[in-house]
Amino acid sequence: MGGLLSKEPPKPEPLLPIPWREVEFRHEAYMKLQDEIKNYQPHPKASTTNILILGNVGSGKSSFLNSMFSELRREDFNGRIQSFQGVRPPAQTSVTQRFDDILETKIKMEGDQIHCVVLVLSLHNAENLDPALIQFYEGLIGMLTKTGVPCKLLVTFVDKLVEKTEDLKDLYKRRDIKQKIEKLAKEMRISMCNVIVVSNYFEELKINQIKGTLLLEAVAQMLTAAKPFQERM
Ligand SMILES: Nc1nc2c(ncn2[C@@H]2O[C@H](COP(=O)(O)OP(=O)(O)O)[C@@H](O)[C@H]2O)c(=O)[nH]1
Ligand SMILES: [Mg+2]
Repeated sequence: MGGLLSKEPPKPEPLLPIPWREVEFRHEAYMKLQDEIKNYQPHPKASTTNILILGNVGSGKSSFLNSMFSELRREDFNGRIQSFQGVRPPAQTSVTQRFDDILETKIKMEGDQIHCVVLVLSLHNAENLDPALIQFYEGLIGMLTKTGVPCKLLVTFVDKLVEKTEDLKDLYKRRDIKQKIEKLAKEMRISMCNVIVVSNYFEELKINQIKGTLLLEAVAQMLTAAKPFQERM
């Protein structure tokens, strides 16, 4: 009982000796990502790159798009990024039904080939995720894998698991974070190499290079995944 009352400082989370994803946080690396995205061109077989962003309400889809737009230097991207049209699922339907509707509506609306599907999942309260959602993701990932459409799992809210923004630099070395994500990835049958982790801007007034690097890295990964698929079309 005494343990509950004694005020021990929180133990620092154990770090892996080697990160499971190499992300370079220096300014040059950040600028390199900016240039890579700025100079990105779809494969000549495709006129645009269409990325479908899917996720349950509150997973951080809008925040990710807003964060991404804040990060990309406006002058470089004027007119190059077409805004996304949000699709609102009808209320009073099951998770699976709602997602089926989103997919169908999107495909009917645009009539365009999707070159990469991004599933957005919050790591906050990840233990209490609706099993129906996980099951739906697993089915969708299986279907995409069969048809060869690249699929990424975008994990948001990782800031909830670190004390300060600076600690995000060690995100890919945190054993506890890796374990949480591995469990989800296993349930959804998606490979860890297709997982991208970000912390969206939600209260800050200015962009910062650590979050920015993770956000740009995410965009670069999506674009990189799309291109070989465009080539095979
Ligand atoms: N701490 C934190 N909050 C986030 C993050 N992403 C989104 N949020 C917050 O979560 C709420 C829902 O996010 P939103 O982007 O609207 O989710 P959507 O329904 O998927 O579009 C908003 O209040 C955001 O500020 C994140 O990475 N970290
Ligand atoms: Mg939204």
